[in-house]
Amino acid sequence: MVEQFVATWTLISSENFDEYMKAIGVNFATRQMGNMVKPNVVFSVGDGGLILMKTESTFKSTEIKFKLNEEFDETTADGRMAKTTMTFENGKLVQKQTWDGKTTTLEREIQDGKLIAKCFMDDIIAVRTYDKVA
Ligand code: ACD
Repeated sequence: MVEQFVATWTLISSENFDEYMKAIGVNFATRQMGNMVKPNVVFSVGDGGLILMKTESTFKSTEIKFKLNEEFDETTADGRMAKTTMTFENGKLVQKQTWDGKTTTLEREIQDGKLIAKCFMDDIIAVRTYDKVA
């Protein structure tokens, strides 16, 4: 269930994120920020099953509101204007973004009380681990 994500999470480790950002076309200056920031991710669920995901950092914060399986417009932290669909499959919250004829997928799941975010682009995978904030 999506409810298991409802919490505030903070980044504790990140592997291969620079390669992932390169693969999706993020410029050098923005990658520097992306590599440095330790964002908090906050999930909440509102009326009618609308899910809110905020990504908060000292440089930039973003917020998306969505219903599962319904495409919406997303402007990403690095400035892509994507068509995004969120689904929930096998315990994973899957975010599929398409822009400029490209597609990337972000999969999030809870493992041992941590939120694991895997970012896929072509053959590149980044893995980012978040701890629950008490
Ligand atoms: C996660 C990974 C999801 C982030 C995926 C793509 C964003 C790409 C680049 C962000 C780079 C710079 C923006 C700077 C700060 C914004 C906050 C950081 C967001 C990762 O959920 O961990």
